[in-house]
Amino acid sequence: MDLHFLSQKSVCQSTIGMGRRRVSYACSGSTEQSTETSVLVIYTGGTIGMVLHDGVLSPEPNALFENVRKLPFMHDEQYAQNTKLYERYKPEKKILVLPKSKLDMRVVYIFLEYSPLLDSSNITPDDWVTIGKDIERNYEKYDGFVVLHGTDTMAYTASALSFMCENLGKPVIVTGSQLPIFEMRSDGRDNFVGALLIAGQFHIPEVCLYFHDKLYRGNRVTKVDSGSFKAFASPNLPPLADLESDIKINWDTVRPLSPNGKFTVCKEMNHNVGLLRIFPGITTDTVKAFLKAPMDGVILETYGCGNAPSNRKDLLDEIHKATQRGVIIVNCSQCLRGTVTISYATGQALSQAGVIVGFDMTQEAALSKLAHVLAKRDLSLEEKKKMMTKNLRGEMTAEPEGAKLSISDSRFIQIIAKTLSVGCKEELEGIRDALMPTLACAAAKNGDTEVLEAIRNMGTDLNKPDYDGRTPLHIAACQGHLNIVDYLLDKGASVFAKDRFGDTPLRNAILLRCKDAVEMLNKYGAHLSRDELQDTGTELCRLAASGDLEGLKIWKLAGVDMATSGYDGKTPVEVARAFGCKEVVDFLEAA
Ligand code: ASN
Repeated sequence: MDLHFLSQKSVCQSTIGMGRRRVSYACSGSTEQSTETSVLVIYTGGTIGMVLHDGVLSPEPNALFENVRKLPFMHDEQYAQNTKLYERYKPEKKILVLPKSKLDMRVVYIFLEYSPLLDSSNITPDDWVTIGKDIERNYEKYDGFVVLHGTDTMAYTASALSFMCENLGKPVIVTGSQLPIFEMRSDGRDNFVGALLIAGQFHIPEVCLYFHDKLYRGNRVTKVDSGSFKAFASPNLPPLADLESDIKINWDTVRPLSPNGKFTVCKEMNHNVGLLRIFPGITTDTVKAFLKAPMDGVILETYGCGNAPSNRKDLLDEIHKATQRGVIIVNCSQCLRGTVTISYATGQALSQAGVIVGFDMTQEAALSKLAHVLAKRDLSLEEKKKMMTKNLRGEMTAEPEGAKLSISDSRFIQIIAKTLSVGCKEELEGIRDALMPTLACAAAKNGDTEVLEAIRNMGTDLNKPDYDGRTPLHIAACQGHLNIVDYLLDKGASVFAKDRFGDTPLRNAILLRCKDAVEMLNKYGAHLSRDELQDTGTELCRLAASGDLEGLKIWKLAGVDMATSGYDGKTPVEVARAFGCKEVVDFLEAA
């Protein structure tokens, strides 16, 4: 544990639940407790931190941090002092902590400020890559990420990051504001605090955009208003969360983790892509000039549900020639809402010219997806085209989902409700929320997928912990019920959930030696948390001393460094040598 420096009199600590770390501290003569989580704030620029210089707004280095530090609702200096926060997070320099949230949590946030800070109109794909690299480099150290960004190209950056991040298991929340945070009336404070609360408190494994009390999927948004605080819209997907007096996450809309392994960031982008808007009377020369080499991919902004003039053979010929040369052209609508279908002859003409359908993607999502897909050197042209029509990160609407059972359809809940004489929706939901996490854990213990499925269909989030902070995934990982682990991961269970003791499902699977569960969790990008890794060296030395080769092997399988030293500075191999365990020495030397 990394809080051992805290004086026993004033502070003690243990770890807990989803909130990662329980900190106790002396406050007004009594002891209080909080759960800490950590968020990295990547500050790229934007109006949120701008200051007026000669009558125009431009970003001012360091000003945002200095301002936020003085706002009591954005930084609790007393808590920082009481819990020796700055010492704990050394060598980081710009550290702040939010006051205790309604969920009894403290979000500690660390500023990573870019230089120069940019107006987002100056952001390029190279900046997307820089942000991606910073997320990748810091991925294991933080529970979530906030990207502060200008609003003008925020939807492009959020879309691009969504495609660049492979196997993302933590929230990445992009936000900014319409007015500088220093002004008397500014949306910056609410947007920033909201983004921090989401990134620090919820397992939403997506790149999102948070603005004006709504959390959107990052690749579904577009800027629709240059002045209003309600600057963004997500025309084809409802918000992932509404932040009103309570934070309401719409878990049915949140995408589950994908089972493809460790988190990585794709850093290659093809720059030869563009947006071409069709308009009445567009000349062939314009189209021809736009489509000529080195152009590799174009989003064609068409009318209505994907239409372009079918009586313009000159124009269609140019488009056809380009697709024949291998330019990928994607049909996206100029309309905000709705999808591209081939229901008109005018749309069919484009298909015949080799244009592929972009369904209901925003132009921002389509363009950044194209830049991402076209950079994949190992794919053929056909494979790239196929990838463009595939739903990669929830950026387009797949087939309608099967009708879900609503809470009132559940006989089980209805019987309980009748017994307790309750009938209204809120009361039913209350019963469901109180009972279901425990029942889901019991189903996970019994290896019963059908019951889990029924519970999920009632609208229960399978990430909800029981009274001990344990989620169904913890239980299944301990039991070695691989089918349940697989089912839960497929349905979006978080590999980073922590129980009351601060343990993740991965640590449970290691300790109970469920090798297959460790492998499966690895596939979904699981890793031990900073706290869990603290005692690992000592545990490895203990196993080495007792000649427990199998035990050591499973830690190695989980990706733990076998050379991690124990509390006295000795490495496991030194301990094994001292105890004369040859087999273990051989294994550790080869590890
Ligand atoms: N021009 C600013 C930017 O995009 C607009 C804003 O952030 N509201 O950086």
